Amino acid sequence: MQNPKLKQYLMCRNREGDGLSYDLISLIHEVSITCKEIASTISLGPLSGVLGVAGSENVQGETQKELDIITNDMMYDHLKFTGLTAGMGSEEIDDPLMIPEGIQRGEYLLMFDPLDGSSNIDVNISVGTIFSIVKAPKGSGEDPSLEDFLQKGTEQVAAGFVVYGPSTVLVLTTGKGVNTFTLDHRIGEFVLTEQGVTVPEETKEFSINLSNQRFWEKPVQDYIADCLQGEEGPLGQRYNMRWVASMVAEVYRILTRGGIFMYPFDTREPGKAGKLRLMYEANPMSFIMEQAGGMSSTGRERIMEVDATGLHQRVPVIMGSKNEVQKVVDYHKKAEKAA
Ligand code: AHM
Ligand code: MG
Repeated sequence: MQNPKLKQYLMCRNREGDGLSYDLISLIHEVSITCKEIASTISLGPLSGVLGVAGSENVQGETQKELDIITNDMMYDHLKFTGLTAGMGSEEIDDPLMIPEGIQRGEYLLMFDPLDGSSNIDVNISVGTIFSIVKAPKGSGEDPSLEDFLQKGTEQVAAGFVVYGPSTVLVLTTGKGVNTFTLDHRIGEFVLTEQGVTVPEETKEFSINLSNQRFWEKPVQDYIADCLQGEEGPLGQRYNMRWVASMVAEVYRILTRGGIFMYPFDTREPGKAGKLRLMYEANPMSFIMEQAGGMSSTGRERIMEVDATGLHQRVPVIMGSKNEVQKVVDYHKKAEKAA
């Protein structure tokens, strides 16, 4: 039998008892349609005429790329007319996005980073879209408040990301394992290519932006110093290092062959808890990582249990192969004990 297409697969799984609502399946499908639109625009590269910076900053003070804004608008403009979400939250927009007057408010809240790793877009390296779906506490029919979005990661009903790389892949969890779908450009559909993705428990590969080393906290300093000592150090093995500067690409690699990804707290901007954002980056990636048998932590607590206090809240991220993440957590425990 041919590999099933995304919506077909979710509907089949539902008939077998997955318990997803038809609206949730439709919402995931509609998000995937926007991702196809994004994939198509990105694949044009300079021919699209929209590479480069937009000359504006987002709420986090980051320079926005033209494509950050275009992909944000693609997502919002498509989803706002589906009647499936009560509201949305985007990395690129300060406040929650409301559904226009006269359009049905759906049962779900959608949070997304429309173009993760966008600093890579001009140099033709993989970028992606990340999304997280939670239930709207007030149910359908009503506009949500900001507080309605601020749910812990454990409340997510679905999470996914798309990597726009040599092939376009969508990685999805609805809380029953992780599946990968590859965009078949010949038929314009995401098609199931891997079911039950699992992250190897052990790894010898780490990912961190080493240029920030002097700003890290002691446990991360110590762990990386020990990794760099290889088989002669206390970790007793030789490590390899990768840094793409696109979280979507790093997480996809880890789902494929194991590894540990870290964007820890650093003192460059002491008022900020890290670089990555909890609601639309760390939480959805953690949900996927845990569903694939990996682990995800701030170093001190499970990311999916971090209290949500803001739509653009930041958090330290350490995720990947279970045993390696546990080692970093143990470095944090050791440092705390010593203190
Ligand atoms: P973005 O959402 O603005 O693209 O920022 C998030 C990205 C991650 O994909 C990646 O892990 C990190 O920023 C790279 O940061 P750095 O430029 O410090 O290497
Ligand atoms: Mg991002």
